[in-house]
Amino acid sequence: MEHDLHPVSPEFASNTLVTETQYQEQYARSLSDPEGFWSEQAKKYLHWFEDWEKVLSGGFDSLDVHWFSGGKLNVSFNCLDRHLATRAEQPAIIWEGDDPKDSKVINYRELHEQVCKFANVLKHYGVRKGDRVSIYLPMIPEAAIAMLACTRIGAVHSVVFGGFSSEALKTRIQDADCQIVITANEGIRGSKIVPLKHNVDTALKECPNVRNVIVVKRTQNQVAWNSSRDVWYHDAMSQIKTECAPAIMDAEDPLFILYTSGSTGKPKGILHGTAGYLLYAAMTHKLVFDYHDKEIYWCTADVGWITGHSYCVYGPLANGATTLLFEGVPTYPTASRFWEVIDKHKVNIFYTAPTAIRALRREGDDWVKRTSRKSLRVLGTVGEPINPEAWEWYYHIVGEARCPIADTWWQTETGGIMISALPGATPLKPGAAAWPFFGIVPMIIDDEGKPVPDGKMGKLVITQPWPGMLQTVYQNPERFVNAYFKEFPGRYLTGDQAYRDADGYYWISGRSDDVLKISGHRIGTQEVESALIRHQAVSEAAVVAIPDPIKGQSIYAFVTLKVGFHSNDDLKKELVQTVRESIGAIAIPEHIQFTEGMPKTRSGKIMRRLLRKIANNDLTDLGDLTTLADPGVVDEIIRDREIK
Ligand code: 7RM
Repeated sequence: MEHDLHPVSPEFASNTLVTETQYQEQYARSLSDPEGFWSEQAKKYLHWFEDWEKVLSGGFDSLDVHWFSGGKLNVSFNCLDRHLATRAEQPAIIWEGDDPKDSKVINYRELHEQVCKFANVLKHYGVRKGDRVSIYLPMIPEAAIAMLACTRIGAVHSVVFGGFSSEALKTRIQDADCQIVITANEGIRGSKIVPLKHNVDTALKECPNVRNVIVVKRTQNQVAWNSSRDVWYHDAMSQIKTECAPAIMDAEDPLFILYTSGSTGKPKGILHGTAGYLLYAAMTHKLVFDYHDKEIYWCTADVGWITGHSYCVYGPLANGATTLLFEGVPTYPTASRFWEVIDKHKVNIFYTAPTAIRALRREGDDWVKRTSRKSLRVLGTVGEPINPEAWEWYYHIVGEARCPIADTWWQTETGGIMISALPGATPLKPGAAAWPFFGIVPMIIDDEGKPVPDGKMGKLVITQPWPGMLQTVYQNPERFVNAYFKEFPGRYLTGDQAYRDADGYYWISGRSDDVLKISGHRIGTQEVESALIRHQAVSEAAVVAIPDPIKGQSIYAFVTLKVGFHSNDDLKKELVQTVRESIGAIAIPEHIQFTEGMPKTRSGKIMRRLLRKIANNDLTDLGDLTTLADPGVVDEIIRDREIK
């Protein structure tokens, strides 16, 4: 595939932190001497109470990877205390509310104080080192405060995206056995109310181990109250002391759990550790975004996702940056919102998802052009491949061809950015995630595990450990091994398909497993199928992805009904509601096709490959159907397909 290299315009021609040559040299060094390399970085980026004994031990063959063992540190100390001497009055968080009239600035001194106080609140409610705390909040400063307060006392947070349903929240609280939940009475997004506390109440009917719910008052509306369990955040904060010594944590102590979807079963609780994760988040934030002191940095992700953890909170705050947290949506009150916020707060670095770029591009250039955006210096994208049209629009219209774009490929499991241009140092190719970050060794292999030549698509694996990698799947070490290391022993399997071009650029095309990316949100087909099957009328469900011009992908569900049930529009609505209740609105199928039967092999496996083709109206070469138990169902499914 031939693409133009987009050289960066002269005024931004170099990343002042690394040049192209330095990248090549340092990358080579990071592979030839990983211990020396990471030891230097760990000293540069983090404050340690005690040095480590060994930078890296173990590897992917024995699967006993350890980073910085013996080292002692505290994440909140690294994100707050150590900055106080030089930047106490510098904004740490700029909060932009859903309503454009609502914003506030919290400097490092204030954030430190709030975090210490809330850490004391957590202690007061019995939270101890190692305990798990569930955080189900909107994008308000209290979300970052709650996360940092957990790290201050060594509690392990599990943030649950506010768009998830009470059912999804319940399973996450149960799996991590959280005893405290932090929420808000309500959230507000795009002027719509999100009933967070109500969802918590519903979830907790089946979570007997939760002692207390700490509730931030985000709106003036009343919510149901259980006075033996529920506590107002502002009440708890009003009479609590301000001093809270940071817990001395081991480098490998657990930091947080974040649930993410896989191709099978329930979402996995990805467990990240303390030192390796924080170092990797900080360093990638600094170098990938070319962050300079005093700059205003904005990542539009929600803290409910890994991007929000690493690039709204931990990476930027570890670097003493000013991070903008946005509560709202890109199109409220108008499609100019992002660009207005950039002008209002003089944002220099802007990081968002391709789905948002596509949605705003559709609204027309005028919404962008009526704003200045002259503060912008670097742009980033994450979450899914970016198509060339969206890339060009972002580059030319939003960035006026003067801001390099970092197309950052990474995953919940990787903790931080793995493959990305270093803006200004890497010549850009629209649609390519470009080069691996320091210490990252990607490889593209075929189904047998053999490396494929450049230009050929294959499975993307990572062959060497890196500091940001997940430690395990919480309470499920077997699943950790099975999901990531079983098929190709000794290599971390990403689940993505990609190829490498002759210039060493990686082009990620999407998942090679049953994981979907819908508006950048990661959802497993099996989760949606399980949700559909919960409805009493449903006998079987098979979910596949179809391309969507804005969302990237959307869900097409094939459903067979139990005897005695009949397909109609009301039933479709009920099925949509069932998915909304078990997962959340992000997982709702765009299309539901009722069928008399599923195309199954004689061993009873649904032939998803075939359903995917039919859903996509791609009827050329349906492949070998002779292994089907009942080839007759195929004609009916083709006849009734929704997209023709
Ligand atoms: C950060 C995040 C991970 C999956 C990953 C890919 C896809 C993410 C890109 C991308 C192409 C990108 N974590 N993905 N970034 N695909 N180009 N720049 O999204 O755990 O929620 O999802 O997202 O498929 O495996 S995630």
